[in-house]
Amino acid sequence: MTKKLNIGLIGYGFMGRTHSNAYHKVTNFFDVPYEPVLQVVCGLEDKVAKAFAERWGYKSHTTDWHKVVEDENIDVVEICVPNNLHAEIAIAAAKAGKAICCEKPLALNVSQAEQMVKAVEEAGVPNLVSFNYRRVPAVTLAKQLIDEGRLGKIFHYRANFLQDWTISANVPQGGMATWRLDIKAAGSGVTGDLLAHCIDTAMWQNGSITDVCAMTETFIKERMHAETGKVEPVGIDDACTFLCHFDNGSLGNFESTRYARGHKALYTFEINGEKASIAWDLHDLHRLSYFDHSDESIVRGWRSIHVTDSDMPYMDKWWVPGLQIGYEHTFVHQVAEFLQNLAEGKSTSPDFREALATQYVCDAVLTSAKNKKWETVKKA
Ligand code: SOE
Repeated sequence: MTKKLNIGLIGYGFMGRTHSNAYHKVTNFFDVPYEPVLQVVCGLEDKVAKAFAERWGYKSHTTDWHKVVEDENIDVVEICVPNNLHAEIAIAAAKAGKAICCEKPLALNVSQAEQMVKAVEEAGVPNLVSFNYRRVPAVTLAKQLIDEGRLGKIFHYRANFLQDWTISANVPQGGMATWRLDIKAAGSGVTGDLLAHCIDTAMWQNGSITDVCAMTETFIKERMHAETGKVEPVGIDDACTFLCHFDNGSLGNFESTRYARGHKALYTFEINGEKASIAWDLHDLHRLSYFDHSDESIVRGWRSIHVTDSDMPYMDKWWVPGLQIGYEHTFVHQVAEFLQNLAEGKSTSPDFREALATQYVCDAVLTSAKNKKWETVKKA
């Protein structure tokens, strides 16, 4: 009999759904050492929490997150709430001895992130931060090709994360759907929300970032706040571009904006090495573009690898070669590894400390943009 593992979810928004869905699917596709039991979901409004519990199969619901964290029956706390609530919940959950899966970015700011790392490390509780794009099979394959040395020395790492959903001045800030535009809830704009994904993937594939030079812009200076109903100054960065050096000597070039008309979630990266290059695009996520300079010149060119064969990362767990998987599956992969590591009392990468390294880069980016100077990145 597989041991039962009781899950408490805090936050019933978009991320609450991705995590719940992953718990439902994981045992069907992966051999995991636990049977997850969706015990309780917590959210602001009782009616919504109840409906969420019914739809997703949670046994109960509550509007008080303390009840989830303090419940002796709960083994894992899933934190899927706005960034300003991560620290308080995670620190309490660590003290209560719970394993924790926290949505990205780790915290509102560096100081909270450092306290969270201290709390999980002192308590010795397994932890994970949900930077899900690492677990797109094509992205994992890119990491594998780099680790095998196929690119040789890396010269350039380029990444973009482009969206267009905040161009209208009528989009409010704050509240359930638009808290990402409220500096008090989000901590930053595209830097923490979107570039954090690119930075996490980049450092995983290409090593740490040493220093950055950034510019940010807030195109719409005032928006109505959904909670107060008043027009208030906008504190987040709408767009951010930065240059950086990696520890391995390569150069980085990152851009993110919510003002790229026509792009919904265009996360792309390209890595250029001495022997080969790799490119990937979230809108075509099951393909990896690969250029190998050692190919005979008359057939040399960019290949488009369809990452669906069973010898490719994660794909032996799904369908048959040629048939694709998508966004939701990255969370299933994440939870599968989280459960496998949990059985050995281990954290899953990226853990809180690795996510702190990403937070340090984000912090250096925002400081650089403010001071108009190169900024050294603190080491986690
Ligand atoms: C913002 O629109 C957002 O939902 C991010 O918060 C997610 O992390 C990203 O994966 C997609 O875009």
